[in-house]
Amino acid sequence: MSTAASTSRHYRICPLCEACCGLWVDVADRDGPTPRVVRVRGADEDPFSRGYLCPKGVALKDLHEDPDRLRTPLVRRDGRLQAATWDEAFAHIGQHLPPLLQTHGADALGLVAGNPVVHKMGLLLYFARLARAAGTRNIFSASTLDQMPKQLQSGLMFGHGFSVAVPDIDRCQLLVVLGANPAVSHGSMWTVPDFRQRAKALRSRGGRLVVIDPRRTETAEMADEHLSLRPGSDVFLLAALVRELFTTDRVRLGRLGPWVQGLDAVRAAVEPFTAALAERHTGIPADQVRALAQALAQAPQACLYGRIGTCTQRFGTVNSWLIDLVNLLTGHLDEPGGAMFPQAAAFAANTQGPPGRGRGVRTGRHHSRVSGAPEVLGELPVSLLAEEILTPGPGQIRALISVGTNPVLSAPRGAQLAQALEGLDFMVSVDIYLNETTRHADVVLPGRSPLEDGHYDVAFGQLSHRHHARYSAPVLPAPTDHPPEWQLLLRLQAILSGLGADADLAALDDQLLDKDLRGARVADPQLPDVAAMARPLSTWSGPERLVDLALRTGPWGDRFGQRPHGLTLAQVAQAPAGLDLGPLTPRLPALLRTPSGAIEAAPPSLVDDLALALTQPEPAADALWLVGRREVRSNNSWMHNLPVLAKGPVRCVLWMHPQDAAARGLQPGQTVAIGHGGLDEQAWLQVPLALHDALRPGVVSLPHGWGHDLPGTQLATAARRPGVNLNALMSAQARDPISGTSVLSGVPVRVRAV
Ligand SMILES: Nc1nc2c(c(=O)[nH]1)N[C@H]1C(S)=C(S)[C@@H](COP(=O)(O)OP(=O)(O)OC[C@H]3O[C@@H](n4cnc5c(=O)[nH]c(N)nc54)[C@H](O)[C@@H]3O)O[C@H]1N2
Ligand SMILES: Nc1nc2c(c(=O)[nH]1)N[C@H]1C(S)=C(S)[C@@H](COP(=O)(O)OP(=O)(O)OC[C@H]3O[C@@H](n4cnc5c(=O)[nH]c(N)nc54)[C@H](O)[C@@H]3O)O[C@H]1N2
Ligand code: SF4
Ligand SMILES: [Mo]
Repeated sequence: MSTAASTSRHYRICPLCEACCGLWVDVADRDGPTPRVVRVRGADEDPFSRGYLCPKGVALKDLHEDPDRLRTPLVRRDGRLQAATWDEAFAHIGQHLPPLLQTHGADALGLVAGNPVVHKMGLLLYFARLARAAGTRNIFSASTLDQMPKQLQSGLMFGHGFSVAVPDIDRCQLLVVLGANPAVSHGSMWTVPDFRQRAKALRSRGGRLVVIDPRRTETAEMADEHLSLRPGSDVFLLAALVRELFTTDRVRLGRLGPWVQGLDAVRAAVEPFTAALAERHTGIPADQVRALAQALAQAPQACLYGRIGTCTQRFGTVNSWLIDLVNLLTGHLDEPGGAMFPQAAAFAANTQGPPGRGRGVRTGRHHSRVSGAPEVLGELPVSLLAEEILTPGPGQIRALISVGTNPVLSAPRGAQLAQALEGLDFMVSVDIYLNETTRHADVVLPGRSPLEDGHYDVAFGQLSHRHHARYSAPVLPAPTDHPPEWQLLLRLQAILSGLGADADLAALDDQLLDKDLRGARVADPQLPDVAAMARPLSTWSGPERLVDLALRTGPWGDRFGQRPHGLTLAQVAQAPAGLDLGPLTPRLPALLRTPSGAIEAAPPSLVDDLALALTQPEPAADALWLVGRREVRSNNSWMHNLPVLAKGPVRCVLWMHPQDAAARGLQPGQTVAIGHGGLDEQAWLQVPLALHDALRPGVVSLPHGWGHDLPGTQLATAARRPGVNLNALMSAQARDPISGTSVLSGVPVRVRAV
């Protein structure tokens, strides 16, 4: 679309966080020799994000232009990573990787995927293919630093790991936010662009926003009420809420009654969790706990939403379960204005197969070799990656493929992981930077700039507060010799499958599609035959072709002509800024995929684990508890190299309550050491101190993703203000045993002057 003589405007779905805002990217001289991004702004025409954007969206320009962003492959020669051609890079992989796996077996390969993989359709769709073809049990991702508890609990209760209930914020009257800060994070496991505006609208129609968090966060500042709790104690609060609902006879299952199984077991399990016990653990007065239960039960439309603060804890999965139980027992699950299940237009895994019953979710189909952690949704805990590499014996990981992840900073005990990566026989990284993790690779395969690829939100349609279908075409042409990331992954797959480094990718992609089409037809025998489906799909290739298939066979799809006005990718792509498909609608019981066909209110593993909370010691009065912190101009570990975000005050600062500082004789601005008894003196972190009375006394806060002072990286801007790595203080073994998710919050620490 032309806005000025040489400037054109292009739609792009922002790939930088889960809000998935639609943006306009203005480009000068797009088809000339030197196209240039002029500016980025929110797309008012986008029916889903309605013009919202944040500073990170603006930084897409910086990301595109960043001179440190890799544009050519790197291959390690004579101990040094050096620029190479694509052919050289893949030939090198083809030479080294297959022999290793032939000698040591498929499990000798580890695969690890990170957060950006979910934000690029080519990576997400083709990583899944790669993982299947690799045949290794050693699959890891950032999920076990994040949302695995939520997905597992949803799987156990409703039968699918993507049947996640999200707040229907636009119709809600009481929204309780626990362990999340959507005013800054822009929402997670809940795709809700412009949370602030929607929260304001909720309040101005007479609704209430309540935030429960150890810090009076930016979200809490907007709220009607903030309850401060001790980190790690949520299980006591949540179990007490459920108990209150029973003891005050407020359980209302409504329409869902006939489908709920296990209510008596729930009642028995929460019996010991009184409001008084919750008060002792959380610090929230018992009468406020009771009042909250009552408010949730009485509000006509209400939702309790919990996120990463509730997941990265010892009782993460139990917390996530109790949250959905509160919504279920108060009659707010699957009801407008409550916690509802999105139905994605494409890739809605939970719409496949016969409605109302399914295979459900099982865990522990295999276990990690060293610590014996169970597999969960196909993955092992990423915190255990280092020991799987370092511990000799059959099944040891000797080669690794990392895709869009920086676990040296984002996972516990990065120093140990760095040492492990250094000892690998072979490592490949698909990434856009030479950073703390990829510096250990033998081959780095750079992804393209997001502006050079098309995009459809494969995962986030399943988590959106409203239904939509949006596609963004490539904003800028990619350099002709730079393959898209799906082809990088597909070529790795070809190498692992014995087809060699110069396999015919188009043929392989056709073969894989053919398999998908056959699978689609088995799941849904009414679909046209495979050839009749393949023909119209052939206008697209790669991930776009898979999106077209998913849209056509999805709940709004044209079913290849069987439903004449149904969706196709061409139709979605024609809309200037995507299509609105309306508000969320009730989906139970058809959504259920549990073997029983019921909502499993009391999954046995969770009931058993809840009982263990009773063995937790009550908190010591003088302890300091460390929590994390997200800031608008930062994103996990990888956006610290972008000038527009890096400017301004130093962000990697330890926050402490003034009272705690006074008790230790500490002054704001001074450098302090933070650590704990489990760490050598040298491993304590040194970091500047700031005082904030928004924190609960006894709680200190430090953001994660910093520590850019390691040698061998190419991150000039980030290295100027490196910060320290919070995850050096975390334990590789502290995890929620049910989901394998690391404990990253509520860790006891000590702080002293240096
Ligand atoms: N203590 C503590 N630790 C945490 C958290 C916390 O709250 N506290 N949060 C956790 C959470 S929620 C998450 S999701 C994880 C995130 O941890 P990771 O998944 O490791 O993600 P990042 O640290 O963001 O690193 C992203 C990597 O992807 C690369 N990358 C960026 N864009 C692209 C691209 O387009 N293509 C490719 N191929 N690569 C790209 C970057 O260069 C970087 O190497 O961190 C976790 N770690
Ligand atoms: N600007 C920015 N946005 C981001 C990211 C980023 O790094 N920067 N990361 C993205 C990613 S990968 C994710 S997963 C999402 C996460 O999105 P959110 O889940 O909203 O994450 P946070 O902002 O870390 O909010 C977690 C809150 O939990 C609180 N908390 C800590 N411990 C506890 C506890 O024990 N109990 C309770 N109840 N609360 C606790 C913290 O004080 C914090 O306010 O954000 C995404 N968006
Ligand atoms: S909130 Fe910011 S980073 Fe997130 S999608 Fe929107 S513009 Fe991108
Ligand atoms: Mo995350």
